Amino acid sequence: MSRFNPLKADAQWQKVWDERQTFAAKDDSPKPKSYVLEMFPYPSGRIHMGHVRNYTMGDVLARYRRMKGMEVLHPMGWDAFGMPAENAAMEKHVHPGGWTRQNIATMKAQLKRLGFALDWSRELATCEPDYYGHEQALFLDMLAAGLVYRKESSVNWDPVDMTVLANEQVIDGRGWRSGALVEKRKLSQWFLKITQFADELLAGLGELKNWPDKVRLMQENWIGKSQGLQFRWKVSDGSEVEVFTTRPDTIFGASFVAVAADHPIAQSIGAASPEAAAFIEQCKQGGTTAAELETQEKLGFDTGLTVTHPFDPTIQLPLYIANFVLMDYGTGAVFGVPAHDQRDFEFASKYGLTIRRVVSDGDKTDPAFTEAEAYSGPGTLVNSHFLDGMDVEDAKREVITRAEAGGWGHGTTVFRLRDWGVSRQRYWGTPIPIIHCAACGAVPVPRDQLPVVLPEDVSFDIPGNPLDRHPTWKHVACPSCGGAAVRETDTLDTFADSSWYFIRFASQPRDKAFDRATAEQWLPVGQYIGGVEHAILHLLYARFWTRALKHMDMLDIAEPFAGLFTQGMVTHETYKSVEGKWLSPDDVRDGKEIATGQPITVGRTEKMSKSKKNTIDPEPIVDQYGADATRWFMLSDSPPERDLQWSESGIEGSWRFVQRLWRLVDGIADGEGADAAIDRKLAQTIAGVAVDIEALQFNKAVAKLYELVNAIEKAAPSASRTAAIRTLVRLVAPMTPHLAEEAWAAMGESELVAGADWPSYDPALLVEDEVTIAIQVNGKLRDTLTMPKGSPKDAIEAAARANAHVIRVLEGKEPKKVIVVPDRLVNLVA
Ligand code: ANZ
Ligand code: ZN
Repeated sequence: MSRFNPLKADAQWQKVWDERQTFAAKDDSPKPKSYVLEMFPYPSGRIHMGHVRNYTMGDVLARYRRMKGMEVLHPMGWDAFGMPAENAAMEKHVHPGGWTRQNIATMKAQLKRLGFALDWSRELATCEPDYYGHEQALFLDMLAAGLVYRKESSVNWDPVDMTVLANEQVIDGRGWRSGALVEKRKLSQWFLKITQFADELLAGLGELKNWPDKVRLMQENWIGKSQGLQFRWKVSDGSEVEVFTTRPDTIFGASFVAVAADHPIAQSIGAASPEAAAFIEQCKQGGTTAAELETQEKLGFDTGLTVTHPFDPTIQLPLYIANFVLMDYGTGAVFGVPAHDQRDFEFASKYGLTIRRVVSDGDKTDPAFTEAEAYSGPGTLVNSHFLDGMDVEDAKREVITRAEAGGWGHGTTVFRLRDWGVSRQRYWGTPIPIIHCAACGAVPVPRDQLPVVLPEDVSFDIPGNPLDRHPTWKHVACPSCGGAAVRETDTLDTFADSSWYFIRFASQPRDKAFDRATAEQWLPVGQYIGGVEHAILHLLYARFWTRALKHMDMLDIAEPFAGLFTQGMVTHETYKSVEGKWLSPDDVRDGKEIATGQPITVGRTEKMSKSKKNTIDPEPIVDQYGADATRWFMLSDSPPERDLQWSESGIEGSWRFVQRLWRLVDGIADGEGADAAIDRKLAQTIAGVAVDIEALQFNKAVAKLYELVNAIEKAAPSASRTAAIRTLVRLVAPMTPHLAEEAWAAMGESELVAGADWPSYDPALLVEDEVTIAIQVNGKLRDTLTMPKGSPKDAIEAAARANAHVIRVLEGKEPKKVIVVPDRLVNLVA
């Protein structure tokens, strides 16, 4: 009996698939189309276990759908621009392009060794001009359609490194490399008008039934639609201040109005008052994210001005500048209701402002509010004149109606979503195809001059953007007037690259971004699989980009990803040495550090990460166990949405299973006669595995295949058993494709199993039609009945009473009680 030798089989079948272009997707195929996509990797260096798990899942689905007769598009490429390449350039003095392309070569070879059914003919890398040149054209299309604009916006500026920092490079207010205090600087930057589609992007979520609820909710919160009232307060200096509120019902509970530090009112007061200016300066120090504003101490500056209540001119309220009001939300100004808003509550407590109850939950109607925190729930209006007695929702409507009738306000909708700032002061990205001319302004690069290619000869030895200080690259003639002009030296956010790569996979002509008809044949992506860390930005930007193309009448697809699945992580135990240093699993054996012989401590099981050294490199695993065992383990142990704990015993179990499969095939003999139990088990497995794969419940499919293998191993030789082994090979083909090809060929098939049909079965075999029922008299077993499954209780009782043993034991007496447990037993108590 031979062993399955993955070292030989893996390479052999991978070569065959490559040579025959087995997985090349045909645009013009008459078969139904299926687009299976996993989020493309960033070429960081080497494939990690997270990649292996992600791509194995997609691969099983893609291979299964091929066997079901579909034309499957399952492509792969590289999200190849980004900061790590520039960091490598700075640290290792290599070129970002060389570093990236080397990593791609390494990782591609690694992916190939796992035998993924990928259409490599469509491979793309976003860092190549034949990709980003088309992105530049799309940027200009959006510019022409009014979906791109330029505006001043602040960036994080590192004064020592003299460079703009991404938010994640600012750690506790300091530059990650220099450690210098980061400053805010205003720069003119490009924005994509995602807010124009806010409503559509929100409404579209409702149709994405095959997305996880949690992802839809995250997107919904990010878009953040709020309905309310926008209205003006008269200020004592004769001006007006406009506020936005979602709680117009609480208007009689207002005890102050506050504007943001960078609100024009604050700015003009700051110009006249040094104290105000100092306060405004102080506000700029703190963070600006919503989360930071939520937690930091609420501070205000009393301007000395007052505002007049719109419903009661006798009420005058103080006007503050406050650090918790954001300039870029609503109108940048609020009215504060301390009894019913927690921020306002904290603010009022600090500055001794009135806290007045206007919404009652229950019978609390006293205007004095003495609770420990604000009440923001539902209730009935109190202390509010004409609103008294209304519920919150009615009161909101009433105030909006009166504001609109009085001409001092209007109902409105506000979104938390901001336009997408795409300018990055970086080298390793898509150059923004714009030329700045002193006379003509920002001029688009003419189409026939695309792509604007990154210069290769750049250095990273001094800080700053290499494009900006390149001696020649940016100096060009203005396309409009011919005068001296300079290129835009900012590049696009790399999220732009990943916002349309799935379209380019579907269609990649040379002369344009995609061919509409071809792309529409494949899109939307039927099943998208990736990490939940992309649940917000990547998915939102890709959805926006797709909507923008539809808006420009370039592609008639509303939602890019019909199905989404977010897989769990691959985890491993963590280890520490006696000195408290992290140890890699390779440094540890039998609870000891190999190098020192000292005992180690086993820490928590966590996501594999370089910092905790608890990673397992897939390559040696594939060397040792082969691709199929590695794939099988990735699928077997946990539900795919949960974390998978890597273990030595797990991969060894998978290896043994692969060998068991092989032994069945190897020992296949022409048996004779039928075996009804095997026939039934096989039919159930074919049906069940299909359902599980469609539902991406790979671990369940694996469990069913284990059961089938157990049953076949136990069964005596028969024609049924032989047929079951042949069918088993097709059933495991999506998971263990190398073994399946090897077995298929060994069984005399001349075509590839990758192209074989998914097995069919007789649905009649799925019904377990007969059951054995125990007959007891006074709890003692007397005989059994064989009856149709699900027989009614009275039929079971009647059959039991008619049983010869029962008649004899009862001796003509009527039983006192008859207990029937359907499909299980009947007990006659005499
Ligand atoms: C009065 C009020 C009373 C409010 C009350 C809330 C509770 P969402 O739901 O997130 O849209 N607000 C408005 N603009 C703001 C800004 N630029 N910076 C900080 N806060 C701002 O929140 C809307 C509420 O947040 C608005 O309703 C406003 O406070 C505040 F019992 O107005 B409210
Ligand atoms: Zn010009």
